[in-house]
Amino acid sequence: MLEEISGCRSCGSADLETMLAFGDLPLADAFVGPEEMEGPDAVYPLTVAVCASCALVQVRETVSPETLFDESYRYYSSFSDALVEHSRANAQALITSRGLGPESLVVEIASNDGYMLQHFVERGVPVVGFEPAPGPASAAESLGIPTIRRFFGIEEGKRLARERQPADVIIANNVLAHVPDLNGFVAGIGAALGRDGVAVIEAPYVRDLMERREFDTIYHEHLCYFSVSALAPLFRRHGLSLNRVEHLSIHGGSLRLHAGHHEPVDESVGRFLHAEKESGLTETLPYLRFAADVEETQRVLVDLLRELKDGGMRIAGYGAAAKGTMLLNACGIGRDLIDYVVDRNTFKQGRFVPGVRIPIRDPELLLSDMPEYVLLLAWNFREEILAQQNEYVRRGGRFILPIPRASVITGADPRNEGMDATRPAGSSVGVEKR
Ligand code: DWN
Repeated sequence: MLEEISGCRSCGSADLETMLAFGDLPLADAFVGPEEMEGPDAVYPLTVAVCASCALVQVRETVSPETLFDESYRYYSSFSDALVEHSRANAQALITSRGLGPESLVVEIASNDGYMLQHFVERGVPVVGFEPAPGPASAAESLGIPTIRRFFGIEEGKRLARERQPADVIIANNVLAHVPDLNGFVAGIGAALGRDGVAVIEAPYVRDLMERREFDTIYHEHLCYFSVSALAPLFRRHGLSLNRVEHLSIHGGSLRLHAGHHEPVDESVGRFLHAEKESGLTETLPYLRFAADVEETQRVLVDLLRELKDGGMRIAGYGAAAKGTMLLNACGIGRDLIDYVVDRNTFKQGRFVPGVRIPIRDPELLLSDMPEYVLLLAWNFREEILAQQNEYVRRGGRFILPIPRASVITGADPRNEGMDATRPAGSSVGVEKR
């Protein structure tokens, strides 16, 4: 159920330095059903370390994937229009740039509900997905997407190339961070990828996490937090060349990595490596300093919520996201401050946020209930959610952005940077005029 690593998940070094210790926390996606309210939530220690040898940031504890991604896993990618559109554009670009057609094979690891592979199927490109979570896998199969309900690794990679054909494209979005056997996973990509194929991998960028204080994206599902400096040797170790790196805004800032069996390496890789070295991300010190930033961000948020609550305000949350579970539990924000959380995912409505046990409701409730404030837990979809909730804002509702420092915004215009809520006491909460 729970193991603790003795060495770096990538290079094996024992020189791991602890940078954050959150204590015992519930599993971020283990949303509690009404029939489960009696007993306490299972909690596990969450400790983050940085490797002094390869600078990989990683969680010391491993909760088994079988526990995390079982039939209770309710994350469906298609509940975000922005993510579906992001994936469509990515698929279109790959079909064109790689000249994909009926003889090709596109493989997606962690294919979820088919949000990405559906775009290849529509264009007649053969696909196969790996998705062990039963719910999303069934949703993908209902779209006609062949889905292997097993975790991917070296053996699955070899088997696919042997029994099917080497892949022209392998897509692995928001899964590299989730795998306990990081080396086996990357080796599996190498085994499954055709000689002239490309692996396109998206993963949250540790630089964005630290610069924007996105501590709520740290939870048991995310075992690693990547820099290009840490990724390059990992790929090289398994015969893959990291040929191109893009910086994306999705999920609070992500890397899109392009890797293959041979080069050429374009200038983007060197640019990232240089920038990371210049900013100290190849050393441990910036990571060890991050705890102080997290503590300040948590304090500012809790102080703001208490100030609003003491002023008679009612506060709800938007987004029963894994990051929301982490933020609420790590900050000790419970039903004394947040009345309920709304979410479009119907598989989560009627359940409760793990740990804090805050009820999850339909977003429609915001307009009928009109809480004065809504804490934006799914801040990574800010534009989409603010646009969708424009009527709530028009009627005077206000969103609170929790990171990098709590701020209040009122406009649907995503460019509305919130006023810093840490302004001197007595100035009430800084509110951006529309
Ligand atoms: O790595 C992971 C990231 C990429 O996705 C997974 N381990 C788990 C998951 O993390 P998350 O739950 O924090 O992801 P999201 O996609 O930020 O969660 C957003 C939540 O907000 C979802 O439950 C859907 C919901 N939502 C909504 O209710 N209305 C989202 C949008 C865009 C909306 O308009």
